[in-house]
Amino acid sequence: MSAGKFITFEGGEGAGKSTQVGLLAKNLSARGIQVVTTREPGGSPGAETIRGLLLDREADWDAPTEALLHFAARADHYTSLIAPALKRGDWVICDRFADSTRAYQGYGLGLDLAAIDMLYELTLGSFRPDLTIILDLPVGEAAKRLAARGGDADRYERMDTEFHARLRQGFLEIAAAEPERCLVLDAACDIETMSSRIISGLDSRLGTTVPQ
Ligand code: T5A
Repeated sequence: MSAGKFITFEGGEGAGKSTQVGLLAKNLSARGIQVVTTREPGGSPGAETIRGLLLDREADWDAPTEALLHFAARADHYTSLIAPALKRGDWVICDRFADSTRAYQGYGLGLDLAAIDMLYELTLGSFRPDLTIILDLPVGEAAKRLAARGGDADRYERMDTEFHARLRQGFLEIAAAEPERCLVLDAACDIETMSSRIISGLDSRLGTTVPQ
């Protein structure tokens, strides 16, 4: 149904997703492509309200409730922002999407993956990203980046090394199951190198080229 392209960035905490979403948007805009950048949880007014519930430092949701909240936010985000933008022919670049629920609530917190699949089917049906870029970073490296950034650690940033190792494994298994959709890139490099790798990976996967 979509005329535009839907590109998602995934990976663990501090892998550099937000940084690279901005750089890719700049690159595509310079090619004359209409780009919308967005994020999850959030991205639409209703979903941003739910983001506040999810990231509230006082909240202690169990895994099923978290998954339900993420998919409720995602359903609103999809209906009110993603689908209309794709219909207009825009390219939508999203900082995290449904693979994060599979990785965090599924692999990380142990929620049944079949239950997550059911929620996906209920809210998004057969809709899938055209390309998912997974930034893969060793757990220790991500922790160093977050420490250098400073600020208060959120709930998942405070989780133990085993949790982060399960997340990383989860993202790699998602990519192995859907290799046509997912592109795993080693994120242990500087910001500019990462950006060039993403752009050449995207061009080769989507058949786009940089105009001369
Ligand atoms: N969540 C989300 C779920 O549990 N289930 C779900 O379904 C969804 C959608 C969202 C939280 O919600 C969870 C996952 C998250 O815990 P958030 O604040 O949006 O919370 O968190 P993140 O998406 O993890 O965002 P972060 O900002 O923590 O990580 P990013 O976006 O990967 O990293 P970025 O770009 O902000 O960079 C982090 C730091 O590293 C530096 C940056 O300058 C920055 O200081 N950096 C680099 N340093 C060295 N080399 C590079 N190549 C670098 N790239 C960036």
